[in-house]
Amino acid sequence: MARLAESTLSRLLPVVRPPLLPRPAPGILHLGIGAFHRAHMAEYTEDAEAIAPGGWGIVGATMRSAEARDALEPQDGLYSLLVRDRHGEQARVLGVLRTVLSVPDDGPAVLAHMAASATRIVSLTVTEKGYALDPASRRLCLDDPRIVADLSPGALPRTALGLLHEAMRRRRDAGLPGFTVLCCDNLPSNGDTVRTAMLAFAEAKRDGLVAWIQANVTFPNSMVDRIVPATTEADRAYIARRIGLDDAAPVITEQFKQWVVEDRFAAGRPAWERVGVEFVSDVAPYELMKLRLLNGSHSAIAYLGALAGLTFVNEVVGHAALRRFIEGLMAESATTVPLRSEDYRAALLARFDNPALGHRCRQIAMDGTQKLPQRLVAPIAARLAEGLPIPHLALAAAAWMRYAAGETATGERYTVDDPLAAQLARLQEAQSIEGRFEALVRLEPVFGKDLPRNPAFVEPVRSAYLDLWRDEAIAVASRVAGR
Ligand code: CS2
Repeated sequence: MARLAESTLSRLLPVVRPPLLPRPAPGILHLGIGAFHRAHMAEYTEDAEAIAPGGWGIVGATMRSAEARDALEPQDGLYSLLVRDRHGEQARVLGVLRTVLSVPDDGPAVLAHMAASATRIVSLTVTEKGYALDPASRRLCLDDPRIVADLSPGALPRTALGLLHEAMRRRRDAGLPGFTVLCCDNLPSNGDTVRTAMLAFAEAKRDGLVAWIQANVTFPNSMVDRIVPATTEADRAYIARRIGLDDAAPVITEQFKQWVVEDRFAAGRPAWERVGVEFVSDVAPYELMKLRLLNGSHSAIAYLGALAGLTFVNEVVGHAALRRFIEGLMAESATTVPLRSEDYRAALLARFDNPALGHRCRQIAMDGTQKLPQRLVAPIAARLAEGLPIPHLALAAAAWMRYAAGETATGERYTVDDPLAAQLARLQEAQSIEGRFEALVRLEPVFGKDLPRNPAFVEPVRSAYLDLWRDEAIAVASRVAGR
């Protein structure tokens, strides 16, 4: 079968919606060109360009492995997007992604694009850990080896902050205008958080860029949402048959997508408001609702599901007792969210129930230390501040702790994929289960300084954690969920 590329587009099967032609010239540079970006911002941008062309094609860069570049470059950046649920599926090919580079291999070219006058937005999906922040306080870790390396004089930067800094320095020196830094990662106040980290980096770099950034660069906050499982070999084989061409980088996703953004763009933006993007003056309420209800229950599903030996998210919410537990968890977190969420919560359960996605618990389980603070720890702190109990949230946090043991009840070992994996493994060396708990609950990057001293937090989490060592995860969750 021929490979998807500009030269083979005419062979796409007629049921597949073709890309926008002519393809837009680049105006956006995206760091972290993974499946999520390709199913979310890229699709919104392609659709906006079709209505109001503005030269907003995308140059993508991979941050670590060159896999996405090697898959997409031979395809001229073209890839297919398959939207799927229990009722059916639709396939299209997107053309908005013009070039894909890899930061480790093509660093100078990435920087050249970032510093080019045509680039007006630098967007990011580098994951929570990609910013080198302390997860609980969200302060930049100036002693993170990746940051130390990028701060050293004359270094070719490898981190998102290092690349942004060097690109902005070049723009300033060339007398070019600033750009918008658009963070699309699941961090609270993501734009403000990245701005604060960026300014701390620039301060440490000591080359006088702080004031220029403050005057020329904006960092709008945004809430991003679309469930995008990692693509598998079997998916690739299926999609080739579906579209009539081989595609090494297809993406499978759900129908639902949402993007709420603050309209603070330093140098223009695509006409995203024409294609369903919501522009608001303050993203905070939407973001709290999404991080605590969607992502918080996702993490709980991931850890409880993995402990229960279940593979996919829909299997977890398809289990009556676990579903009741997740409903209870959402109800608990909902009291800490400043919007009414009954319909939102019902819609989330329906989205999690999608049998056509194959979303793996283990994919969501990764990087727990980076995810827990905003998803589970923040609503815990908010409820305790109101004097409210936290039975479901405590079990969800304890499920992460139990999962971090890297070992099932029957002694089967698995990899805990986390930037703090080595530290988590050391904590498991404690003699007793009690001892492990004491070490885990004092993990400051996850739980901060105050909660570990608060018995209203420590005691329910302790008892849930001990229960998870004594009993099946499903039985423990059923007891908390009641009935
Ligand atoms: C998930 C998210 O893997 C995870 O941590 O919770 O990727 C989630 O699917 C997206 O945020 C949905 O918008």
